[in-house]
Amino acid sequence: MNHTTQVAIVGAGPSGLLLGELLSQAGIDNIVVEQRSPDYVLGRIRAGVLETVCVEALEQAGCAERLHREGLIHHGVELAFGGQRHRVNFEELIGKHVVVYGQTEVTRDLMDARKAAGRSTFYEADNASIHDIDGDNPKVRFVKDGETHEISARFVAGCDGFHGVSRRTVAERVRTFERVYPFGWLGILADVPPVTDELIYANSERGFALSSMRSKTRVRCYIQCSLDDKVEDWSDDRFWDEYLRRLPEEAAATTTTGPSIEKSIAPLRSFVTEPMRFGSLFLAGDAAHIVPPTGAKGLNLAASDVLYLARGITEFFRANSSEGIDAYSQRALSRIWKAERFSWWMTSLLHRFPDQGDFDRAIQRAELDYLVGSTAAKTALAENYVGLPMLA
Ligand code: FAS
Ligand code: PHB
Repeated sequence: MNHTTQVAIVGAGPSGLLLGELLSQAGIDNIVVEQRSPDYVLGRIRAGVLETVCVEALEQAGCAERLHREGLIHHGVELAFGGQRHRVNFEELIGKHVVVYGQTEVTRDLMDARKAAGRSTFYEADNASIHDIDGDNPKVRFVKDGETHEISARFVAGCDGFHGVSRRTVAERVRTFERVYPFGWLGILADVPPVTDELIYANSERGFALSSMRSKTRVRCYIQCSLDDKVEDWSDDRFWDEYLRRLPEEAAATTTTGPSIEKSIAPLRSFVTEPMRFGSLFLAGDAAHIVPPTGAKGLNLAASDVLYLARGITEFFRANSSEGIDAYSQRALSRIWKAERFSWWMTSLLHRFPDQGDFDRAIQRAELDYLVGSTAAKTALAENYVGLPMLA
């Protein structure tokens, strides 16, 4: 079966769905192709902290109503080390905040909006492939229920994540930059109240821990774990025992534990693809870059990529200008690299590295002591954590 549209979007995660809504708001027709089912996509538990840029993108997409109703505004975060807790007050330092609202809910809101508008989305689409990207009429082919489909479009947006087909399509034409970290994050979701109103990032002798949340009744907690660990190695009791040993004493003593409703291990890596445009194919989100989650940037970078891309494609169709799409890669990468730096810095600052010697640990502690004692250093952390401004 053949289809024609203006933009074919591969991937129905936050990048693909947000792009679809922004383009539709601009009157630009698009079709989304997703290899998994909606429930599978919603079942992946990932990010939890939204920058202002991400919130504004969802507002522009007309999908921020529940976010504003249910999202938690956070005016700062806590850093814990040496048994002490130190608050970094974003509001006081830079007059900004972040919103805690799970990626699952962002994706659900985007899915619901797309479905309500009756926009064309193919879930459980197998073997997607991308063709003719160096011309003005690229194609996306896939198989659905045994039938082969072909989408003919003016542009293709590769929003299919780190393991998707779009970056593989241009594997010979990309330059990649990568750092793989010697540990992962073991995360659980549990329906118990958070120990504090804000997040606690803890650097303990035993390793990193993060106390986060999804609401006032649901927590998202992480501990740094070995790359050899398997989820089945970690009972709930073993997780909570280790997690509490990494928090400062009074936080541990007042933490409510409970059964996990989700448990998973995520590897940590820094990864960037350059460029992000190949003729009529554009990469966005995790298809182009990955950050260690320590800086809470992954989902937020996907949002800024998509804002740049949607603006460029809209200018192309509505103002007959290719300035935006020609500048997309350079603009997106400028913000991506700054977020990569921040995410690498937060990861280096807060984790125990297997090859760390006494000197390395002393330097890490000195950096933490300097950070919490310097308004300038805390301001720099705050600026990056709440999200740097987008280029005009
Ligand atoms: P996604 O990977 O979310 O979505 C890509 C979509 O494309 C998927 O639905 C996939 O099924 C589909 N797809 C793939 N190949 C395809 C093909 N060939 N054909 C059709 N469809 C295809 N970020 C944070 O900020 N904080 C966190 O704590 C955090 N934790 C994470 C944990 C894990 C395990 C992972 C993998 C990522 C985590 N991230 C976190 C980052 C994450 O939130 C991403 O930044 C975010 O999902 C990016 O969204 P997308 O670019 O849409 O990619
Ligand atoms: C989360 O709530 O999942 C979360 C929050 C902050 C991070 C990473 C993950 O840095």
